[in-house]
Amino acid sequence: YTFTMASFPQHRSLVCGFAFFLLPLHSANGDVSYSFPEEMKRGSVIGNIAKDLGLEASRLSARKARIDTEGNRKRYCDINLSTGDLIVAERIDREGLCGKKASCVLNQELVLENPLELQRISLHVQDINDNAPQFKEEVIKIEIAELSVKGARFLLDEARDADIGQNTVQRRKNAELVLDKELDREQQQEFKLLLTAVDGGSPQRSGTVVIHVTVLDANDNAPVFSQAVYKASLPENSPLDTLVITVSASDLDEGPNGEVLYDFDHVSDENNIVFSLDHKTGELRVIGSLDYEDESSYEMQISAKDGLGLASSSTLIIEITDVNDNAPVIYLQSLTSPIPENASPGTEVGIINVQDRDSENNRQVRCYIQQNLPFKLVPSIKNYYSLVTTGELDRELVSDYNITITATDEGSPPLSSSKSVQLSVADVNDNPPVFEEQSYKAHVTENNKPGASVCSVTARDPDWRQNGTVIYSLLPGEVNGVPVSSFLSVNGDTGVIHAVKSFDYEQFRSFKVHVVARDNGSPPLSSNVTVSVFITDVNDNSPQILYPAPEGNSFMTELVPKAAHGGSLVSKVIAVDADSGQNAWLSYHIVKSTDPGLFTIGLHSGEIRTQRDISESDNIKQNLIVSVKDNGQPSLSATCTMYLVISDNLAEVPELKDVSYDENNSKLTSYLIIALVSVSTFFLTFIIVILAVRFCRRRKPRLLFDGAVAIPSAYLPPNYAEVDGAGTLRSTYNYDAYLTTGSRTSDFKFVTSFNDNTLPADQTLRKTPTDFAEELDDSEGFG
Ligand SMILES: *[C@@H]1O[C@H](CO)[C@@H](O)[C@H](O)[C@H]1NC(C)=O
Ligand SMILES: *[C@@H]1O[C@H](CO)[C@@H](O)[C@H](O)[C@H]1NC(C)=O
Ligand SMILES: *[C@@H]1O[C@H](CO)[C@@H](O)[C@H](O)[C@H]1NC(C)=O
Ligand SMILES: CC(=O)N[C@H]1CO[C@H](CO)[C@@H](O)[C@@H]1O
Repeated sequence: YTFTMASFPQHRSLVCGFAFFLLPLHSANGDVSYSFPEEMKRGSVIGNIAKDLGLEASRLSARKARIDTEGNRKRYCDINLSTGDLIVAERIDREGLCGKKASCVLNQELVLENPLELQRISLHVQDINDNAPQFKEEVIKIEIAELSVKGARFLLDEARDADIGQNTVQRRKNAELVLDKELDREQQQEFKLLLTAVDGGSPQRSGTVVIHVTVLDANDNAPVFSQAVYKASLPENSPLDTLVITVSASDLDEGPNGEVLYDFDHVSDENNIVFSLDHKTGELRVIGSLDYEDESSYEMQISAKDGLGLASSSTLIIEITDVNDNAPVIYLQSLTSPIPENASPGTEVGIINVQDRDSENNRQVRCYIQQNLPFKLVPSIKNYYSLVTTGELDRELVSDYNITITATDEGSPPLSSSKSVQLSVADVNDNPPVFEEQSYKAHVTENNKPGASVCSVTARDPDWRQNGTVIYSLLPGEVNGVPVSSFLSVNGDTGVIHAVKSFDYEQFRSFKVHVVARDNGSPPLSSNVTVSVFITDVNDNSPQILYPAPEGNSFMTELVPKAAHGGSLVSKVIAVDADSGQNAWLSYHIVKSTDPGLFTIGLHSGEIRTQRDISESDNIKQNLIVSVKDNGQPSLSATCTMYLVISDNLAEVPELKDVSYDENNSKLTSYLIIALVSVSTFFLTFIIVILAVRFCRRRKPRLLFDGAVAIPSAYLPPNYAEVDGAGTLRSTYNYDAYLTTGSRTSDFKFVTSFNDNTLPADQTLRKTPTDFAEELDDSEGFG
């Protein structure tokens, strides 16, 4: 029958049951037989053979009883001659004598002499349980494949027991190991069982053996990943060969069955291979460039396969973390350039968009422009900014702006970028032309050539192109009733002013015109400036002698009293010069005289005085040739002849005729002289009266001319006051002469009509322009 193993904890003993057979003691007929267990001690009494044979024990010796064996067999028993007991003589090992025979009989013979008698003795040796069951080997090694089915049997070596019958191993001798439950090598790869064999003897004996069961591997396990999902995170731009993660799958199988190879499940796009998976170690490494902005996470299926192709898979999720590797990018979405300079503050001139491909803080961008510009960035929706003006623009100050927009993200370290925006300011005609000077003065020498340039005016207009193009023109006006355009013309482009005609100082000395500078803008802006033209005198007029009258026109004779003392005023040459200043500053010289020592002439006064007392011996008729010169360069001169008669009255001049005859005179001239002298005398008297009145009124005379002759201003005619005050210029010759003559007590007056240009004797004609300006300011009314 079968014994089964239920469950086998290691070293659990296997117990086998035995039954023990007892052999019945029997005796053969005629012979004496004994049955006894084996292995009795020597000397042990088997039985009393004497008694059993009916012999007298005392006679045994005498009869020489002895035990013999058949043949050469061993003698196992002996007889005690004194007692007649059959005793054990030799060890009796049933197993050694009979082996597995069921009955073990030793035949012995009892030999008696006197008479010879032979008695057969059968010794039935009974088995005792002196042998334990025994296995052939100490360890039974069994290999069982783990995939063996339940109920599989495995024969075990039998246990042997030398004993027989009940004393040997009972029941079935061959034990079988039956697989009661499937084996799993991976759970337990070997078992040690203790098999015990027991015999049926009493006491029982047993033998044991160790059954060493080795479970043989089968590829019954797929590799198993340690995680269902692997997650790793990795900064972008990680260098090549960076270890990302190591996956591992374990396969419980052994050998090739347990060798795991890793791989990606799907072949990825070759262009996009970023990771490599080491087939053996499961190390995932970077082999491509990682860009968060391109791909922020990777998800891959990976598999693990063992040698025989069992596989399992897992998911690998790799999150790429952002690194601030993208600088903000500034896009100029629109720009209004040029922008008119009159754009009001707050005008939007451009729109800027800033983008940063990074994420989170790395994409938070601050945007600004440089200081000190009349612009600012106003954040608008999202990443948009408006560039607006913050103040007035002035193209004439700054015509182009170079605006640098800088964007900085908040990464660490922050990245920034900048962009330059060129913004130009368009012109608006907001500046009128401005003359370089407040007013212009031109000095023109009279008798200029028509068309000669007089001066030039310049006006600047900082505006652009036509808005800054200046065109000059004369403002219509009149000078003494004549349109200014007939005096001057202005070059519209250059501002050079030309004389249209030749000027005559003696006609007018200055005038003003207004020049307009106008730009070409629309509408145009303009400004005007005053140009004062001063005509400077040229010595183009020779002195004109008023008295004595030019020769030929009349014949005049001065009377010189006979009693005249030295220094007496006898006459005066009166001359004028239409020029002014030095050109009109006259000097008088006697170039020829009848008696050179008798008369002198005042250098500047023209007064003719006696140099010594008149004596009787002096010639009655004295002729003086006087030259009048002005002080111009070159100087012009005129001459006249003064006829003097030393006499107390005309009647006493018998040779008056002669005098005149001398000089080609006539009777008519004599009369004229007489008439003139009479008039002169009368006039002198009149002056004296006037003087007397004046002195009575105790008015101090104002000196108009500090030369030789001073004239009280009260004597000036009304038109002088006009010149002095209102300043109206007369268009006629601007001079007058007032004179007295013929009396030594009279004062001679000689002035020019100009209260100004008549110079003190010790001064030169040089005048500064400001002096002229003052004069002009005084004398308005030029139109
Ligand atoms: C504008 O400014 C930037 C930075 O200051 C400079 O590089 C660039 O040359 C400038 N451009 C002009 C036209 O001035
Ligand atoms: C001149 O100014 C006007 C506005 O006053 C403007 O429209 C025009 O474009 C300007 N011309 C130039 C050449 O800048
Ligand atoms: C000349 O300029 C003055 C102020 O500069 C101005 O008042 C006047 O109207 C201008 N005249 C003309 C004709 O433009
Ligand atoms: C030879 C031998 O064993 N003799 C024995 C016989 O029996 C008597 C009595 O039991 C013994 O005394 C002897 O020694």
